[in-house]
Amino acid sequence: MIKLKKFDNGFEYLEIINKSASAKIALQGAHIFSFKRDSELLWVSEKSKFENGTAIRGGVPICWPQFGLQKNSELKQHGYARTSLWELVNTKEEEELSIVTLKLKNSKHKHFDYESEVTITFYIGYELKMHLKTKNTDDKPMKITQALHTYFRISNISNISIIGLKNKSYFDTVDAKIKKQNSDISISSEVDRIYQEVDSDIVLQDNDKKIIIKNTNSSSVIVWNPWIEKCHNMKDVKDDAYKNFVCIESANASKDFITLHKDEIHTLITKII
Ligand code: TA6
Repeated sequence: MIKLKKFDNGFEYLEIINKSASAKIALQGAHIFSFKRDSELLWVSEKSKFENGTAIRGGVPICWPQFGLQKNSELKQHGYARTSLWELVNTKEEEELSIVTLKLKNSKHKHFDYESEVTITFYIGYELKMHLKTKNTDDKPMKITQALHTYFRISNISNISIIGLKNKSYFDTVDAKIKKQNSDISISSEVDRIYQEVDSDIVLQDNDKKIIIKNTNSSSVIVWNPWIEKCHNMKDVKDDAYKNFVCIESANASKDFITLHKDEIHTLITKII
């Protein structure tokens, strides 16, 4: 079943239910903010506003056509796709799998003057798969960075370990230094890192629960947890929110940027198992 629903303020989302899982996807941002199989996989802040013009804090924000902030770009942090309206263009339903495609309504922007077609297809089954596809339909070459900025719900930040990034080098956004990851990751302070040249699956181990993240057409992964002080400074999260989520983001960021010439297509794929 796929139904269009609304919050009291008119904010629209799709509710998807099948035999394997259920999901909720806002039309603003094509932003999935719930994915439940045995239990909920995504974290959303209790203080998040579901209103036009503000990105939902949690779920999977789509950062496009820019991840983070970039020199010589007037685009806001993480671009504008997450606060823009998308439209439903295709659905397919089977007993255990629902496929939903949304298209960004206006991909052209005053600070990103390119004609393009941007779609995301969600495969809602026991696994959650997302295909973020960009086609450059402009005459000039187009450069993008992007991320599927997934907020994973966790039992407690002290219980998790992130496996698969050992020996990778990363840009540490906290002190702006390039470093090397010497072990699996556990988190006990602010973490904001862009890992490069990642070619293996990532495993999020949370006590005895295991989530596997498989990325295709992407070699950069961001790991983020704001920890105590940053949480205090964020208006849309509770002070202790840092305990309940970790972001592991499937990206084309930093050196892993994408250049598309006319009619070229790039599809960033992430599969969460
Ligand atoms: O992906 C990590 C990051 O870029 C952090 O630096 C942090 O700011 C986070 O994303 C959230 O960004 P937002 O713009 O959603 O507040």
